[in-house]
Amino acid sequence: MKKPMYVTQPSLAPLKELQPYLEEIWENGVLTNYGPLVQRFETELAKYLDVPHVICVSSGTSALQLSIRALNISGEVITTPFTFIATANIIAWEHCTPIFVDICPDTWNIDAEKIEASITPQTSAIIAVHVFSSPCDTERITEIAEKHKLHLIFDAAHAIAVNQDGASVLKHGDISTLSFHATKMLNTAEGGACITNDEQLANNLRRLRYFGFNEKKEVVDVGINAKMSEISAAIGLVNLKHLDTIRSKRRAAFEHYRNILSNTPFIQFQNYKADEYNYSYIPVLLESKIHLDRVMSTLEKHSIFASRYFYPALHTLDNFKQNCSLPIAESVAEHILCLPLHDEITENEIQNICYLIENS
Ligand code: T4K
Repeated sequence: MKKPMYVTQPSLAPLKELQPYLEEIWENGVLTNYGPLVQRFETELAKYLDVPHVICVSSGTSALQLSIRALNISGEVITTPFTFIATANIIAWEHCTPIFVDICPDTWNIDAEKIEASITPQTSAIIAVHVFSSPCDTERITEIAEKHKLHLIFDAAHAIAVNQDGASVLKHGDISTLSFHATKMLNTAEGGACITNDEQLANNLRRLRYFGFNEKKEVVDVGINAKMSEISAAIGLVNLKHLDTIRSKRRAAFEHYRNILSNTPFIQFQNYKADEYNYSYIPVLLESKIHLDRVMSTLEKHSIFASRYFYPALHTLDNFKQNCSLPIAESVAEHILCLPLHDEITENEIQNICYLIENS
């Protein structure tokens, strides 16, 4: 039987490159608790991303959780309904209420011009997402956050190695969060990070991820265990060396798809700027639900499994039901499909997938 093909597969450095790091761990006997490899990974990431403070944690979700805690966010949090469930779940998990604002029809990011209408006296923060790595309107969102004295977090789970106007997109907001989950372009198996320009906030995040301990191991905060392990950091260090190559390979694969599908009448692409995108996903919008069902079922017959990221729109879930209509998010979520994309996908495989799509 043909090997199934999924929406992605992990980007992994050659195994032999990991070996010396594992030997170092075995020799030191340090497996966790902010060990030398996590420290090295943070330093190398900060250099690679050109950002001042990187705080590595156990997942993209815990990066969001610690950010909410570090900023003392409470009450209502404005966010997008077109994102992975983790973004909204962690708002609710932290006893806040997500308030969903509709998205732009072309970028699929939160529509900055609709944010102010949802601000109430209870609003304390905005959590915007750079969906599929395409940057939000960071300038306008920052302006709104400053005007209304709101905290601002950018969920940048998809947006490693993305610049906006020549600088890392992670420099925006009080905090930007990354995910290093197995499916992300830079992975540590499980992992994430908080990025901030503010040293005090960085120290606060460091304490919160480690039970509230300060450097002298005195408990000075109510913290949690959200530490990254040394093994995860080792995977991150070797994978980071290949990140630029991985990005180039994914860009080539993305462009191959795009060249073939650009004249397919029932397919639309996300609006992105070529140099402000990391090509970690290839999301396409199908013209109708009928097209979507046909394409998915044709692909599945050939053991190809595309993903409906992000369906359903989160405001329609029972947990969050807010009695509001957000028609753009509902329509995009209903018609979206992320096609298989990873660094080892071949041109032949892409041609085959496109042929199946066009003939569904
Ligand atoms: N914010 C945003 C905007 C996010 O997108 C995410 C996560 C987060 C926050 C939270 O970050 P984390 O706490 O997860 O670090 C996946 C990922 O689990 C999730 O990390 C990601 N976003 C989301 C967009 O996608 P699933 O449920 O689709 O993943 P899964 O496990 O079905 O994997 C997809 C395919 O990848 C599989 O069919 C096969 C392949 N795969 C997966 C894993 C785990 C592998 O080949 N090897 C593997 O080890 O959510």
